[in-house]
Amino acid sequence: MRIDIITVAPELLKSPFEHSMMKRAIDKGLAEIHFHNLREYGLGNYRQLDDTQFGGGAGMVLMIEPIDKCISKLQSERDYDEIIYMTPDAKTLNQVTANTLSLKENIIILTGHYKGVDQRVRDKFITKEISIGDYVLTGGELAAAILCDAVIRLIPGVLGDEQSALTDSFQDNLLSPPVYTRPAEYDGMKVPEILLSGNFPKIEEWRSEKAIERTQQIRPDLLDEN
Ligand code: 6GU
Repeated sequence: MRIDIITVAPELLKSPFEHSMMKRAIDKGLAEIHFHNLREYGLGNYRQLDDTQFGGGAGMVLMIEPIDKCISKLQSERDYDEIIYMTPDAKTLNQVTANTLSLKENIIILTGHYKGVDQRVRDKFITKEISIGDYVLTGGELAAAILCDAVIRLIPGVLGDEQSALTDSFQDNLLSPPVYTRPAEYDGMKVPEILLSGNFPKIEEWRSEKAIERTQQIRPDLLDEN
């Protein structure tokens, strides 16, 4: 999978890709990440990227022309399956979206800044808009890193233990059950007996009960989504 990230702050985004699972995916050749500094497509001597809003109002808006130049250059080199815009005024990211995106060949991620981008960028180029939650970040860079992490770990071959992505929280719209490791008793707190029993069908039943219980308590909204 190839991901092209268009940003005004590439430095803010690079380090998550140099560690852990994302580094492993890149080293294995399963993911390829390319950063594009929007500034290089800016207008005039000052490489201008943004301007004030028509109609008035606080905050600068990213102009269409630099973004058009950058996206058009990429599109002249290869076909893209999705052109994603990271913005708080969009549907929130969930596991279904991450699963779907992990099967794509080439995607572009455009990260917003300031007051966002000229609406005509969204109308002309963007095929999918994603928010990572109901709060506002300074820019879309950290959100893009989070999206990439959620997607890249699902690319077949990235996770060592192929099972583990399937038992993640949210994979079946449920939170994960509690987990324990040694010691079996700590400061009077005991690990639930069932987990020490070796009775694996019973253990699975217990885990599934606990997953439902935890979901009912903490995220009952997830149960309504089925
Ligand atoms: Cl994708 N961008 C920004 N700037 N803020 C956010 C977000 C994205 N998702 C949640 N808040």
